[in-house]
Amino acid sequence: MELDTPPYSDHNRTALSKEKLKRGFLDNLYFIQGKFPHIASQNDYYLALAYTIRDRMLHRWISTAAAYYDQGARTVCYLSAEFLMGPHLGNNLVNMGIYDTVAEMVEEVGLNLDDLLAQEEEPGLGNGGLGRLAACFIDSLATLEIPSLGYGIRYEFGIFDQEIVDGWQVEKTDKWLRNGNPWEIPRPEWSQPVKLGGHTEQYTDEEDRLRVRWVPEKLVIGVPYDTPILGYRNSTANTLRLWKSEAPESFDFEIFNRGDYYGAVDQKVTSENISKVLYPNDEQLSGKRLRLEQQYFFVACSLRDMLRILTGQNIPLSRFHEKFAVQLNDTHPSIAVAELMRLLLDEYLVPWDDAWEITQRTFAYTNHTLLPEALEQWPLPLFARVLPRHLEIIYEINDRFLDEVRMKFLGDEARLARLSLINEAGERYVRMAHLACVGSHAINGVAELHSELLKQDVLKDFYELWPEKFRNKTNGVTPRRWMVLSNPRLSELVTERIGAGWVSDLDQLRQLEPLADDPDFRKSWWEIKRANKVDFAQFILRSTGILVDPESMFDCQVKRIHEYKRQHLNVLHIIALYRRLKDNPGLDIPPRTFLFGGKAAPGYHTAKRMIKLITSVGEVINRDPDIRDKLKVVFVPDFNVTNGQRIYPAADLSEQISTAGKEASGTGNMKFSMNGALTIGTLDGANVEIREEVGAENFFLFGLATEEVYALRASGYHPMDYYHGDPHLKDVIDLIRGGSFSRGDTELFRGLTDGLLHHDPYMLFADFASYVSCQDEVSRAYLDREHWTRMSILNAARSGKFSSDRSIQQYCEDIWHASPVKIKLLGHDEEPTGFIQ
Ligand code: 26Q
Repeated sequence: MELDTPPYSDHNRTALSKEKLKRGFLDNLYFIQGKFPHIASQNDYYLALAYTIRDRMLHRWISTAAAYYDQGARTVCYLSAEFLMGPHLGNNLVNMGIYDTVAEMVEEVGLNLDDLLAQEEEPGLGNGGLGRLAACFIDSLATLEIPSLGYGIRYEFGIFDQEIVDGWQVEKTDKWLRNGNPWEIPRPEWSQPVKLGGHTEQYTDEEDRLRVRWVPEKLVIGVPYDTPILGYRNSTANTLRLWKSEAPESFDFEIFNRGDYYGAVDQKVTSENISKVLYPNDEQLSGKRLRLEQQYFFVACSLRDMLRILTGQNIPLSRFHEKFAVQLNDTHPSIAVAELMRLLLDEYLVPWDDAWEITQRTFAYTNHTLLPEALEQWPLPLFARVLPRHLEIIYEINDRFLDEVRMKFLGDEARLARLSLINEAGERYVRMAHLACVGSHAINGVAELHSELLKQDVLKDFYELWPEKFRNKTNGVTPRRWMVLSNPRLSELVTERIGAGWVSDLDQLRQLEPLADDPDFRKSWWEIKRANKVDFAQFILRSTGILVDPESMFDCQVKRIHEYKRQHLNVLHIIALYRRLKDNPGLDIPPRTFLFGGKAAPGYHTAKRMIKLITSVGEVINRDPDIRDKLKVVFVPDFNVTNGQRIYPAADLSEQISTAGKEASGTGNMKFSMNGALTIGTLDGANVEIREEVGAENFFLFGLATEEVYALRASGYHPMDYYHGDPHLKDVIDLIRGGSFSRGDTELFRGLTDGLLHHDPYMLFADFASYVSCQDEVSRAYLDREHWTRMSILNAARSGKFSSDRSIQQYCEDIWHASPVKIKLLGHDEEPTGFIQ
């Protein structure tokens, strides 16, 4: 039978006209949700709309897969344990160029697009910066038309939802899959088996070769779930492939026959545990067996998937590294180095030297941390229990590697110990960063300063060995989500003045520079910021019950809660200002609203107490009649992508105040700046480059530089001297210690204040005076509205460098050697050929 398909271009499920979208929407409500308008909930409408958009995406997805298959295109594989995607619907509407059409269509059927967008539960499959970077990167890869796959884990529970109860953080499980996920398609036919535990055996095969067999303790199955990732206004739809762990079909066979029903179910539960939950620690190690199993699980599935694709395209194994460029997002996937070696050696019988060359040419490693305590290491006994064969391979890699080192640095035993893949000082550990460095051809930091510090400090020995491997790739963020979608007012104004080209070529924002001198433009700019603040103030009222004044300066610090990020330095300034206002009620300063947001790792007690400090100070200040609403302190609960989209557009001031030399890059700093917030910051991470771009006169700099931090530490840092030497600082600390913010309880914050007085590892006291005087400068600047607005415009105008499109372009040129493949949408007489990637 001939199937008479109408051309895709005016098909109900692929066309982009308002009428066809409406048709598809009502069809999907009926045929997928099984509802009709009278009984449909907002969530039914959201899902019907999501499926309507997904239909259009599938058209692009199939065309893209077919083109990549036909061309055997070189493919970038981004391996990341985290992808902090944020809601898909709005982003897909933007990238497909149908946001306004859909808003109108939805209006015509009596609904509101914002209400439907609000229904989507965000996939919070990441902790913070590193996971969100992965999401920005796959957006840019699709926008730049680079064949690519994101590989990760489909956690059933993402990062916990944060509630604030009595000023403390309370964690709630994130049940993001509760109402189903319309954006993913399971591909059980491409499932992969993964071995875990057990032991190894040597044997001689039929052809008399000596081989190693891994006899695992258990087997789990990885099932891929694919989500299409659209490029901005092109026809590319790449894939995010996340693995869910399941029990093998035969899981219960033997045990079941023995009549052990509970034992069988137990095994099933254990298998499914692997992708159950995201570990909510960032920069803090957990050392848990399950975490190692997660890492190996998704890496093993992903590499086997690449082999499947390679075979499907008839490409010989020896060209693996030509087909794939595999990026390791931190050390979390670095077991891939040993796993690819194992596959090549044990399963494909490739000789060691050839296998090693393929491996090294395949991988590249991005480091995201400067905190030595955050470098991943696995206790050797644990590693041996989970991955016995990999440990043998790592020993062999290490022996050969150390031979190379010995040759280059004759007699330098100390260096060998420092470089070894095994940490043998005391308890033995496998050093994952070393495995990543040895197994990769390129190693990069995520901001210029960070990349320099890696060479001088964290990875110094590797730099001395292989200087040619080291690169810098300064982070970036996608302007599609972080401007177009989240700040439509500003985006419209910009497009009105300079055209729409900036969205995929952010340097074009430079054309705004002359407009900073135009009073009318400044007025529009100010009014947009003001409107965004009104929206956000309403959100604050709803979520916290606190009323804030949109006329006040919105001073924002949103990021994970960490001592090195120094949210408590911000608090010390707030208390200092509060004291000054109490002493001098006539003080001429602009009213300020201090906004905080961020999650603390559940086991990080100091971070949790920092949250309590913020909320406690807020409680006192917010209801003090003497302050007459000049200061407000708000902790916005549950900082995530969705809330970020509300905050960045409403911010006047961006707090980037980490101790110099501690923040690898930061990416929130970029989101603020492109939305016209001014930065108060240290010379840390990408702040350095933001200041370079926007100009020192448009940036509020304070604090010690990295070298000064090192020098001060080396000369002996005594925080107590600062306490005794600075009456303002002493006053602030004494207020906290004396119980002014804890209803007289002098114990509540004792750990925090004692920690600062006696240790202060992040040197808050050393930077306090400089920070406070810089904040005074901020206050003065804000009083001059015209000048402030000028600086704000120039910040946005000069933020082009911080588009993730620029970062990805540089990765493509310098590390991946990948180039664009243009996608032509298939018409109905052009069926996709062959196998789909
Ligand atoms: C490791 C082992 C066990 C459990 C969890 C982890 C883990 C998970 C997440 C360790 C670290 C992370 C996340 C780190 C992170 O987000 N780093 C940030 O990366 C950003 C993107 O490059 C930078 O901008 C930030 O400066 C950096 O802190």
